[in-house]
Amino acid sequence: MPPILYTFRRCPYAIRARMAIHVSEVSICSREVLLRDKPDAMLEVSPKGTVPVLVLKSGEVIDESLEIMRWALAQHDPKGLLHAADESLIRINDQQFKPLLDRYKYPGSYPNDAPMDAMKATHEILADWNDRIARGGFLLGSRESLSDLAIFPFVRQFAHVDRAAFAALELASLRSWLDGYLASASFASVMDKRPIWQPE
Ligand SMILES: N[C@@H](CCC(=O)N[C@@H](CS)C(=O)NCC(=O)O)C(=O)O
Repeated sequence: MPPILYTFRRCPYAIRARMAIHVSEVSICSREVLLRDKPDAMLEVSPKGTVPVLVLKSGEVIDESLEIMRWALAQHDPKGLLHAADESLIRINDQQFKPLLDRYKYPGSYPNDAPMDAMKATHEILADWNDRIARGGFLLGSRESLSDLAIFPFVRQFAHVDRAAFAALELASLRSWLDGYLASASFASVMDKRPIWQPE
């Protein structure tokens, strides 16, 4: 029985976990869930109720996307994505960029915010990432790393909030880096539409 992954197609955390699993070529059994109706089997092993959740054959549960990425790439890392130990940009993404992105994406949930303020604040982070990519091709230099794979799904989510606004930003290097991921066979494979998992 391969490890089981509870996942939700459009969730950026789940996308990054699926990308790492895909790159690692580790076989897993994927269970697509609805966030509004999470299966009991998932909540029993991970009561915090976020996706992705990976359940290993041993019964060990990994319910943080970054740990799932590290686990998969520790099994097999054909592109050498774990070569860079620096995870500071991933921390900026998860702790600063993602909360700002939520404010920009769901302005109704933050009635005291102006959505444009959140957009401006995200833009500063995106401009730094754009400059890094302009210099080396990837976030941490000239080699793709865990940081690229962990961050691009969140840039995708930002771009989708208002495509015209994203296209108008002076972020050409970031856009072509994102487009590279969106056009990749790995991305097409992890975004395959799957039916919602039904327990037997
Ligand atoms: N820190 C977690 C965050 C995962 C997360 O927040 N996932 C969202 C979906 S994108 C979720 O499951 N939210 C719970 C819900 O919407 O009920 C991780 O990296 O895995």
